[in-house]
Amino acid sequence: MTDARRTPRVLSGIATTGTLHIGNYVGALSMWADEQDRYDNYFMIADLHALTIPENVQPDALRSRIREALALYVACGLDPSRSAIFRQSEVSAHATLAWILGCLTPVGWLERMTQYKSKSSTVTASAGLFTYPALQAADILLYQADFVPVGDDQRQHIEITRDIAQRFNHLFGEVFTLPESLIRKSGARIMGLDDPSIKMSKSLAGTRDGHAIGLLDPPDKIRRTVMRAVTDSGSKINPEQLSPGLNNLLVLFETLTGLSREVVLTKFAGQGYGVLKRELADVAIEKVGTVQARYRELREDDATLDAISAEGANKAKSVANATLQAAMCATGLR
Ligand code: AQP
Repeated sequence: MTDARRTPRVLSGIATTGTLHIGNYVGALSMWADEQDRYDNYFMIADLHALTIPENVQPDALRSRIREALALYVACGLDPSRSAIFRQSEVSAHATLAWILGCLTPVGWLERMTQYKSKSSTVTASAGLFTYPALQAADILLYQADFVPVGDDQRQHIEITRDIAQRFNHLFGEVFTLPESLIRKSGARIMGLDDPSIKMSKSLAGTRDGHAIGLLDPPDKIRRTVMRAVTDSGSKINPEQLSPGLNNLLVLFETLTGLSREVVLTKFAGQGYGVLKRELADVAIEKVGTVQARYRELREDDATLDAISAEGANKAKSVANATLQAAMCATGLR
């Protein structure tokens, strides 16, 4: 249970299902990095979650994506001295607690998950895809996280985590802290640049050119993607009438520069769409370029990456194993 005296704890992660994109950066990574001093931080590379659609798993690609994600976490500003950075699969308590929590999660709760509904309509659903909210609940509850900083698409997952925790606490006694989501006001749902009606996603970025700005994309690709971004049939920016595509570009500009909405709207009001796109491309290239410079250094230094991951896993294990023991004692397994 929460100890009122301790620094509030955060846990979050990103599934290694593809190369990270600017939506992951704005909605998750940048927020994690900016707030590190406020919290006791645990950030996992969610590699077990990458197995939920086995048709998409290529072992060599997965191995390399895990390393890529580790280096990108650090390159985006996570500081190993302030944050435990670790691979989910290295802490076996995640899988054990996921089983315990899965056993007390009603099937109806899982059937209501919108992510399951949308993904299972495109692939043959595995049991893992169906039960993965129990694994995500385990990820969060093992650390007694007070807050989970995520993008808007994860709201429902944090709610089911709270429901599962409450059900466990009710059945077996108070073991788990009920977490709350931390979702930024602007930028919590960056939309696809090729289709502003859908969320920018890793999986789509891998199959659709022009969908996302990848954190490892070269400058010319970033510029092409931004300049081709879908807007509407207008030509000049009218702050009173912003189409979803235009609004998405403004949100990206605002979050990447740190300027307020008001300032951004004043700056671009009456300007042609091309002006906004050119300036956004410049800003994105600069931001991503800084991340990539640090990323390249880290990828040449396997020893440092291994040390970061080992240290993070040790720290994570000590917290996770203590919570797992408490859950096992409460259920009678210990
Ligand atoms: N478009 C987005 N805007 C803001 N935040 C976002 N996040 C994801 N997309 C956006 C946040 O990033 C964290 C990791 O989410 P994820 O691993 O589910 O990544 P994804 O890009 O959402 O991946 P896919 O392809 O849609 O799904 P998978 O990987 O399951 O195939 C979260 O905090 C998320 O909110």
